[in-house]
Amino acid sequence: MRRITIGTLLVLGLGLAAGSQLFAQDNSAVQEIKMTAQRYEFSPNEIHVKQGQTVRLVLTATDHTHGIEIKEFHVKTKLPQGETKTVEFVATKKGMFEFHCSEFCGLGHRKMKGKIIVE
Ligand SMILES: [Cu+2]
Repeated sequence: MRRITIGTLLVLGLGLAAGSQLFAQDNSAVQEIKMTAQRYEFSPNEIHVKQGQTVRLVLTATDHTHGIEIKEFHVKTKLPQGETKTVEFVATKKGMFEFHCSEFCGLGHRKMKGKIIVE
């Protein structure tokens, strides 16, 4: 009886350990999103991430120099045409946050924006 109990506890313990490890891995995993910037849009222009997650945006401006600014997460990077730039931030707050082009790129510049939805 005692052996069964210990065995059961061990199995339970291992199960819990495996479960919490999976959970930890999920939480700490970097979510990488490839994006392009061109007059006058980001693609994709809507990003969904989980709260607490590290988000890595891999951005390429294809037609002109652009930039990306996400005020909420203190991101601001120039995106020279043809270069791939990486920005990383932790999505600390839930909600919908705007990002936009931070380098003047022409008449539609002010419309060049998108949303990050942190769930
Ligand atoms: Cu632009």
